[in-house]
Amino acid sequence: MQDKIKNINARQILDSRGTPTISVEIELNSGLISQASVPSGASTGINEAYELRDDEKTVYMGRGVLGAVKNVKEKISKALIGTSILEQRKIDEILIEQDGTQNKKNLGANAILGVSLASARLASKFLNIPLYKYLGGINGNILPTPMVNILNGGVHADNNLEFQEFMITPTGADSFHLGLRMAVETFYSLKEILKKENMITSVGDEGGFAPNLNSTREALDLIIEAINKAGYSTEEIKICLDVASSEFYNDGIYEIKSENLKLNSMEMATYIQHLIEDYPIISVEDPMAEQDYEGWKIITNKLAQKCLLVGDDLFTTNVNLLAEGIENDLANAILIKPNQIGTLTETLDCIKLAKINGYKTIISHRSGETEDSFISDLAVGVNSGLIKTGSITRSERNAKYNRLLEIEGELNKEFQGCRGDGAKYLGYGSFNNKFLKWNLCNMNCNKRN
Ligand code: 2PG
Ligand code: MG
Repeated sequence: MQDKIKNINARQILDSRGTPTISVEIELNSGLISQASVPSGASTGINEAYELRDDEKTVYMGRGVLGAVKNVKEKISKALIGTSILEQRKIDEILIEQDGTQNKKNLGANAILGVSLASARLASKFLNIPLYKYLGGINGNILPTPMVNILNGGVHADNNLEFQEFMITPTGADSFHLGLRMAVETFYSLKEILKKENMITSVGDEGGFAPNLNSTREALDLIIEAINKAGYSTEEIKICLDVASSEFYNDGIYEIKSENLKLNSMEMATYIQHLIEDYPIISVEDPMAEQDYEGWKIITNKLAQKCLLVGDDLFTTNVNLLAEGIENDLANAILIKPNQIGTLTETLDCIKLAKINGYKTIISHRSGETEDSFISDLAVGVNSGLIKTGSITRSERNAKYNRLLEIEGELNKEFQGCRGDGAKYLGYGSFNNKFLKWNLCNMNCNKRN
């Protein structure tokens, strides 16, 4: 009886861009309460679940979510009151059924996800265990290697870079906290370099710098300079990219304006290939547009054994799209964003399918975030090994990093007096998958501690 849902409430709050989003609160008969809030993307994939907005132009530029809030308070709460909080799959199934559409257009994926995530958090509270343990049981003990945003472009910044995210990843650390420190030190050495060059040090939506640069290569050169200036080598810190190429793909052509380039799919794949050959790039997200299946085939053929090729817009955390991609040999990794699909169990199913098929999973934030750190617990619970959650100078991003530090501490504390650490950190090993094993095993694996 104590585990049954008594009440569900919701309110409109603001995300990190000042855009309304939804926060959901669930109460049990026992009086326990938990809450979750929902992020929002800017470079959204066409197949993402539907984010319900009010469309009242004079209110929050049409971006209000009072309709979604109402759906939670009225329809969803009626359907779920009395259900056990320990039955997450059933809760999500009820939500999906009640919505009744393919893309959750009826109730809104934002309304549904808020309830789904708050349920899991409340269940962990009810059982008196941390959320990552509720999600992963005794199995979840891998702290993710972070992909830390350092330079922003694309729709996340007002500069002229087409590529959306330039990230660094501390593959040569032997713990999460050291990896984070390496990333922070590199971030600040980049700031010094930018200042010295009289470039702007203001930041984009995810907290990475957003200077005007002439080319992708100029950005990459600056990052390498920053890694070295911080006292690290490119054996210890690698680079990850989110090209987000759907944003500059039109009629079969990728237009990289800053470099005066108009590339077809084959040329775009070659462009990426040259970058990978010339720089310590270990992962490339959305190098091809979501609708350019042929391009994805070409690049997977060319590069799947050289680096992670991550499908974000391509898969939108959708188990059916991922299955299709696996069938057709597209990509070798998937970005996991719970709000792209709308429920926790569908997210977990997608992660499971990816893992069974040797695809790497990267748990990810959205460019519009809140202080909710659910994805940190998710990353550890499912042993994803990788997380992408922005830069280290915005609190909505640091909420995730700080939660990971907390989890690391907890896992290590449990292990006190035993040999080794409770929290595992794989570094390079996190990038291993069935495609890359051979390649990465041959990398120089000096680990810092
Ligand atoms: C991405 C994300 C997160 P957005 O493209 O991977 O970095 O951006 O949330 O704007 O889709
Ligand atoms: Mg992306």
